[in-house]
Amino acid sequence: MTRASTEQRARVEVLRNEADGRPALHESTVRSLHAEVKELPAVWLYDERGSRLYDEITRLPEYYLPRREGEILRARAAAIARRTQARTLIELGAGTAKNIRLLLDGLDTAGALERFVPLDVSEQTLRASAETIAAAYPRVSVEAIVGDFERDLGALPANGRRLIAFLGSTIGNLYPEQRNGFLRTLAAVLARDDAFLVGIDLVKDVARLESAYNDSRGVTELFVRNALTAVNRELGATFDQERFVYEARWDPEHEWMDIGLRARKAHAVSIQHLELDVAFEECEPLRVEISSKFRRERFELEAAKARLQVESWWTDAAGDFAIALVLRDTSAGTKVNSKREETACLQAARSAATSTRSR
Ligand code: AVI
Repeated sequence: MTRASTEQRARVEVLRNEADGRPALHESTVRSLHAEVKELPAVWLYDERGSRLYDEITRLPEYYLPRREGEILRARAAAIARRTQARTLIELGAGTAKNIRLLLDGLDTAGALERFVPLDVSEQTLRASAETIAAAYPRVSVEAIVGDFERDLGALPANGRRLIAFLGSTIGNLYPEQRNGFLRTLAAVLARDDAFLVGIDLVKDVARLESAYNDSRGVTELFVRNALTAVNRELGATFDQERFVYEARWDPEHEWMDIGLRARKAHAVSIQHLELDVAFEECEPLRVEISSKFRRERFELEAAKARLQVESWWTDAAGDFAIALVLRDTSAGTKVNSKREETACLQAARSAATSTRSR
């Protein structure tokens, strides 16, 4: 369904509304609760309250990600504008994130920017942030899209040089196979003159990673528990907060933060609208999201597999976070690519071995 409204300063196109996405969400909730590690799809985190709590997380002292990303963007926005000469800036998973304004400032100052296209699943949040941006950048036409970045890349406007930004390390919330699918689709829609700019949180000291997701004020715990509240409200479920403890821990094998809850005692939860009863054993985990952390070699290898090429890689002074400028890989010939993959693969293995030794 496509609907557009033009009375406001920002134009908003709705590719899929909440009701359109409901059957797929119900289906993936059933699938996730039957997985080996029970899980609730992370979408349940981002209702109105969840989006507000996430906004609060981005201001927490322990949650360094947005500040580090901001530091890089402040230093590099002008160079990114020169390099990309983008006429359209697209932001995937736009939400209420503030860092996009640093890019908008850089591109707007450079003078080529005509259009800003934020894309997000949450219509309410998107409308509010699109209006704010439209008021702050009167020379730029704001054309927001309510949609899903995993399914709607093909619907992005396509005339003129585009810069597609995916900030905040949201890419880390995708499982490796989902990331691969996303990057491949992106490579297919990226034109020769387009560029992709992605914010990536890096592997670092475990204590710092764990404290970023176990903040002293307990905001992250409220954010994660809100998924249970949302499922109770929307699906008539009987999750009891008291029966679960919050847990966010580093998984060294997968190099991701494993974020969710753990049942205190064996018990069952019924989910009326899905006609489902879910039995939890004592101590059984219920994952709500993963947050992968990256090494440069691994990210370059993943990009190469999707026929994308990392042109620039910038980090903050402390080396906590990176921003990668990624282009479509136009080099021909599988021989060259397989050589590059092998090199990156060996480098990844070497650096993993070095970091294990130095732990
Ligand atoms: C949105 N995303 C990048 C956040 C992250 O760090 O993975 C979500 C989050 N979950 C808990 N704190 C923040």
